[in-house]
Amino acid sequence: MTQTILIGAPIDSGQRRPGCLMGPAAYRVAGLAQAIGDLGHGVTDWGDLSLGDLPAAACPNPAVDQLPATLGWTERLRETVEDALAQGGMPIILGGDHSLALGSVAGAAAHARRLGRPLFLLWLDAHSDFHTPLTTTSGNLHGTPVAYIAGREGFDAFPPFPAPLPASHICLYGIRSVDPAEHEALLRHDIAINDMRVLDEQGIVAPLRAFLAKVREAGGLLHVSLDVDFLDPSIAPAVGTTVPGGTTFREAHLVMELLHESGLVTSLDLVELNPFLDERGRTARLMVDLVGSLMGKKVFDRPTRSFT
Ligand code: HAR
Ligand code: MN
Ligand code: MN
Ligand code: MN
Repeated sequence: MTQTILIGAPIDSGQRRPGCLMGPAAYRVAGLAQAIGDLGHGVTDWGDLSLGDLPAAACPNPAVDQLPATLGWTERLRETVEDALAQGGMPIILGGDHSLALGSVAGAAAHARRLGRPLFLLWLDAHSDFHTPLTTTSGNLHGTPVAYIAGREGFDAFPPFPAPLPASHICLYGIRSVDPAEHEALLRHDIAINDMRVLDEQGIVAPLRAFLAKVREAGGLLHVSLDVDFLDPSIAPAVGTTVPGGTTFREAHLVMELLHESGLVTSLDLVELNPFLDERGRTARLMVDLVGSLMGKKVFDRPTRSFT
């Protein structure tokens, strides 16, 4: 039994299309708490976080949008996620756009550092989100968290990331949209890049098992960041940045089932859901079902196999 803690993060300052701030409400309407509770886990809902006074902030790149709000949210998420983990809970952050991961992963990293254990990151996304505030051309800061987490330069306005993750602790999964500046930077880092080409060729299981084996051997904590656009737009239309060629319904569930089987996941982001773009709640419901699989829902209860 896991004690889950739901943390509403109604954030849409990391990009320019309004609507992501309705995400936490949509997850609650779609029955997230009940789906987790029905599997025998504890669920506490901490409600929606809010922003205090915005910090003053400046960035040499004039394209950067809504830096003060993003900084404010980063701070809020970092302290709240660290708190939830320190209480022994498994935080599930209901976004909100992906800029929330600047704070949620910082909170997980601060907690891991306090435990003296390494943190690993599984990034389930169509995008690599490896821009820095200096390289982004869109100025949308939801495209930057992985760079912050990996300790890249260019985040002077932000608090230093607590114990940046070595490249070998980061696994990008489902990638199919990478900007030139991100591409160039990724070539200089040894991050596992499981783009859709790799998953087409090797299947969805082998690369994930290899990463999970690494986490297990290192005795690591594992943060999973699930972007709606990891899924193919035909099954998950409620996202502002759809990219064709995403994971299928069964592939996504299988990823979640393997994660459950591993027993390694210690915190989770649900990001980029824009309920205003949804079709009768189907994307929100799919995301809730995926969390169900991650928390142990199965069709048939086979004795647990070892995951290696
Ligand atoms: N790389 C593009 C940019 O920086 C698109 C980033 C889109 N990011 C998300 N999250 N939707 O993955 O603008
Ligand atoms: Mn906005
Ligand atoms: Mn993303
Ligand atoms: Mn994305």
